[in-house]
Amino acid sequence: MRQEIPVALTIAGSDSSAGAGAQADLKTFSALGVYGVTAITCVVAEVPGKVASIQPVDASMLREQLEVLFSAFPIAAFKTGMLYSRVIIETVANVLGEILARTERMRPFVLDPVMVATTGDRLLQNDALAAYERVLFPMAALITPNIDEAGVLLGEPVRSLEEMRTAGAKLARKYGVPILIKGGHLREAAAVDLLFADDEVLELTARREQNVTTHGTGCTYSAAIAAGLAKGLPLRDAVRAAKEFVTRAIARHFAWSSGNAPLHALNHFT
Ligand code: PXL
Repeated sequence: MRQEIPVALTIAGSDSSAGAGAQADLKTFSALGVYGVTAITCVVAEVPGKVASIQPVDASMLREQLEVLFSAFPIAAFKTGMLYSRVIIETVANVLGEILARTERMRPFVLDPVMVATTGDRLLQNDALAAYERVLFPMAALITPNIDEAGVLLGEPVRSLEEMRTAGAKLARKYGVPILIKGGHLREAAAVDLLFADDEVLELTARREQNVTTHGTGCTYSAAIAAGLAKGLPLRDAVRAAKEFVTRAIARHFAWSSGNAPLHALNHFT
């Protein structure tokens, strides 16, 4: 039997523990009925709670992955995750610019501005931020900062739902791109996110799950949005469905007893 399903691409790092990065993205795409393909930007040796080392791939290898994928697959939407360096960001922007200029198709792009892992390890080099803003942000259909990333982008801290409202509006104006600002890092009873798009604000609320050590929620969320867009959903519907997906993945998390610390992972099975 011949089957065609939408194709989505993630341009992201490889997380050896498969909780975040390209592995989380692929699991999310599969769960949501989208065929996922990957362009790997870095290999990260890590497990939840510990990033042991990061090795970026060569710019030429990254370019090759993007070129072969776009030449063979009808990529309907794509996302970026951990890009790590200025060279990687510029390579992604250059190659996407060339590819999108040669093709007519609309391909929504969800940009997750990954800066720091849940462990606190830096996943973006200091000199890379300016390149992000200059060459990649203008190409995005949606940028999805958490409150810490929003604080870095704005140059002022974001510490409450009220500050999220101001920050989101400022970021949407500053970049001219829809912004999903994610409040999961506020330690409130509810996990509230705000979508700023077309001069409107959509508030998305979920109950906060207690006692889960999460890893890869941002990756999963942005991948789920990209999956929705690949299926043809409008932005607001894609974000709503993605919020439900990531909330369920956290609530139904897996847990193993391993040493003295609990080992948790998001559940991407729906
Ligand atoms: O959650 C951010 C993230 C993104 N991408 C990769 C990661 C991580 C966190 O550890 O490893 C590859």
